[in-house]
Amino acid sequence: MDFKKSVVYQIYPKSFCDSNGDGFGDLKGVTGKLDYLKELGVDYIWMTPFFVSPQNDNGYDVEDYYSIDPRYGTMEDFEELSREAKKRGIRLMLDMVFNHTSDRHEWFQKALAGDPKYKNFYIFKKGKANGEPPTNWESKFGGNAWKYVEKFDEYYLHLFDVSQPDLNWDNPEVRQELQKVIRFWMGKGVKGFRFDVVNLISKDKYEDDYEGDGRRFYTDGPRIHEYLQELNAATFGTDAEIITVGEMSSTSMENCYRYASEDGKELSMVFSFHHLKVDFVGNEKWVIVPYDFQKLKHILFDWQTHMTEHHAWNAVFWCNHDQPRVVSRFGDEGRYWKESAKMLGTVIHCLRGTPYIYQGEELGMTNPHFDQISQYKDVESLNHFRILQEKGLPESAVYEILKIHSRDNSRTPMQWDGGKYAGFSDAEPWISVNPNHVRINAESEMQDDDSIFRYYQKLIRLRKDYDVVAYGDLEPLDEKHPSVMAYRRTWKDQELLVISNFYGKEVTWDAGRGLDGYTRLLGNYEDSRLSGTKAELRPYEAVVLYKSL
Ligand code: TEU
Repeated sequence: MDFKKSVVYQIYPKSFCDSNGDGFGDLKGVTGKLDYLKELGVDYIWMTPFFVSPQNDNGYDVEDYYSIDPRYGTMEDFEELSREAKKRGIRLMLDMVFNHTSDRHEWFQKALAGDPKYKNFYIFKKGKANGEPPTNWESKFGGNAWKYVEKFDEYYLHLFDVSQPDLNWDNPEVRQELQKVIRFWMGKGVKGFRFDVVNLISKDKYEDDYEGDGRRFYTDGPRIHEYLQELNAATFGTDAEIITVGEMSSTSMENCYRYASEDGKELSMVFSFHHLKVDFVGNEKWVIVPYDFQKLKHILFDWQTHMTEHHAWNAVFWCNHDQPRVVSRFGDEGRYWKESAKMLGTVIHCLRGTPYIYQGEELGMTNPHFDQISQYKDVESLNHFRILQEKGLPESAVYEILKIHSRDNSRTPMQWDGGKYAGFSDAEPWISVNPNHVRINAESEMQDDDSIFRYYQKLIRLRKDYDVVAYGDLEPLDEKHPSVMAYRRTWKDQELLVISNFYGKEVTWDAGRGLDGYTRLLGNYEDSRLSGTKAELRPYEAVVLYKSL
């Protein structure tokens, strides 16, 4: 399957569908919803980790890469899911968390028991003479990134939670063990892999960072390309049908040219996150600032044009299980909920790159606005609830920040119907259902021709029907316009214009070219108001125009 013509749907199994009434989503739940995904029209499903795990970070803390966590089901359930998906022309993409394991992983347990072979699977270092940890690096989830182990009088590195020790990729035995994991899942017919924070695996120097939180010493590190090429050659590179995506934390574009080069030596594509920091202050996300629209456009366009020039491929997306809901973030979840959700979908799906849809995005699911700490489950949110108060913020201000930035915003149960638990489960879910499921749910949207769901179907279809959507080059139009994002795509004799109003105010936009010769392929209003070179755009209006040259 050509990944440039494909669309990937991300499933967070814990929150997707619960088949056995324990309040916790599972693999059988996913199998039961394959017809829904087939109807939507997606080609791949990426599932976040369902391997055996203590679930401190919802499965990103893997205890055993070869077994399914009983909470999610059994290997038979996985095989059934894989067979049923295949019947529907849907392929599975698994999530490989290789930067770290759980501290409950057998390797780490042996390391802690003092076995030197396994100690060398992780990164243990002596502290400073003054009793401080080896470096001042910060964990991504808050606090210092080193944990003291008294028995050895040494610290181990954990860039994420203390229960997620980083693996030592400089040890060839570690790399070989991880290759085995990929080969095992390839043997099960898996045709896609997502690699979690994979650009952090090659650590550079272990030094204090006086300019930042330490990331410059391990991001896109010195041996990263070598390690990816080795993994590729030893595993998935032998099967041309397999597609891969690397999650690249704080990466640079120059490195992404190589990670996602079309020569296929490393990965098929990359997730980069710069466009999702436009409502941060620098790298600081625990703040409330309006998002910077100019910056958003600039970053997206920059990646689009430069990755094309360097023959590299993007994954394009707004949402995942770590990000707040996009309609709440860059749209208007109130008055223009439907218009803005469709507009944001249009922008992503008409870009050059493989689009990813995160479960519920196709319904326009919103942030839940939790205002009780008991409603928050994510380790990062719980840590920052404490850290921000220690820094002096009143509790009420901390809630306002969590309502905007918590990763739990995207983790509430999938809204299947208007019933008690949104059709997700018969029992009380592990995390609260968003009360707006009575209005926003799959059942009602599937009965409505004008719904966000029906619109996403059309967006997916566009990529299949028009080569220009999949392969075309991109040229930004009127880049500095204060409220419109517009671009032109061209491929052979096909041309596409994509025009979107990001605000709730009407605006007249001048395309600088006659719009008469174009056919309207799609829009989020019943018609489009075009005359001469001008497009009159209503609140959050998006329109896709096409011309065959
Ligand atoms: O996330 C990597 C990551 O760095 C972030 O997106 C993270 O959520 C953010 O820095 C917090 O502000 C990946 C996974 O997607 C995430 O769910 C895991 O928690 C993390 O790696 C560790 O495995």
